[in-house]
Amino acid sequence: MKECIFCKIISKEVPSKGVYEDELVYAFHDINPVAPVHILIVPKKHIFGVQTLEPEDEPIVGHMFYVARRLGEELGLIKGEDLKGGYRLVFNVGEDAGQSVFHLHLHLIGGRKMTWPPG
Ligand code: DGP
Repeated sequence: MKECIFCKIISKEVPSKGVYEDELVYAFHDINPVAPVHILIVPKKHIFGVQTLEPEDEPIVGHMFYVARRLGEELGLIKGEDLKGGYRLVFNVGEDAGQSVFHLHLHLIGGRKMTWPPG
C-alpha cells in the first residue's frame, strides 16, 4: 500500500533497525520503545489488522508467533532449559486498543518486569 508506513519500512523506502527477515515477515525495533526490548513483527503482505484477517492469512499469523519465539530466545528474554525469563506479545486491535498503524503487527516487548492489567 502506497501510503502505509510499514509497507515503506518493508520495502526499505523508510529506514529501520531490522532484527529478522524472511519471505513472509520483517521484524524491526519500534521507534518508540516501551521497554528495553521492543520489536515489531510485521507481515510483508499488507493486512489492515486482526479485525480483517482472512482464513488465507492463518499461516502468516502462525509464522509471526514462531518468529517471536525464535527472537525471544535469541534476544535472551527466555533463558536456559527451564525457560526462565519472559516477554509479552501484543496485538492492538482497533483505535480503542491503541492501534495507530493499520498494517498488522505483533509487538514483542521485554527486558523488564511487566505488570497486569495493561493500561
Ligand atoms: P500500534 O500502536 O499497536 O499500532 O503500534 C504501532 C507502533 O509502530 C508504535 O509502537 C510505534 C511504531 N512505529 C510507528 N511508526 C514507526 C516508524 O516509522 N518506524 C518504526 N521503527 N516504528 C514505528
